[in-house]
Amino acid sequence: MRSDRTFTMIKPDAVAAGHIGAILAKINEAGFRIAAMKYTQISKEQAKKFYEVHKDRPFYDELTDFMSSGPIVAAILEKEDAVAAFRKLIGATNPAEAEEGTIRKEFAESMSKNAVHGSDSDENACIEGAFYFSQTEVI
Ligand code: YYY
Ligand code: MG
Repeated sequence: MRSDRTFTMIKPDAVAAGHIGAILAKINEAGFRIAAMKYTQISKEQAKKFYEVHKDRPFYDELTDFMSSGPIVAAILEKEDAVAAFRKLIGATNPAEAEEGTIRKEFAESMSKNAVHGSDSDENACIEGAFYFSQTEVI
């Protein structure tokens, strides 16, 4: 399992607020290489599949409604120790607890509309990347 890749989405709140460019700039400045990228919108069913690990959590329905509510940017990012490095760059799930300088601190509206996704393990990065990209789309 390679450890130099992670998967991200710029979520519908940040896309609608016009933050795609600023968030990508922060990702570039932090030294990530973009291996794949796509502007797309997923259905409620696809969102339910993507977030299936959270299916028994109270926020599952709200989360999957939100994630299918508008366009997102999905991307595979490369950097040494990518998963941990990217989780540090995005900050805590709840933006009120996110450190200064993190993407969520700067751009997230709330716990549920928190601007970006970042994979939480190498295994999930691989699964989540494959959810959006075929092998030939990863450069
Ligand atoms: O990995 P991360 O996105 O930081 O948090 P998760 O615990 O995996 O939850 C996924 C997603 O669900 C989170 O980004 C916002 C939403 N969520 C929520 O709306 N309310 C919660 N109490 C926890 C998570
Ligand atoms: Mg998570």
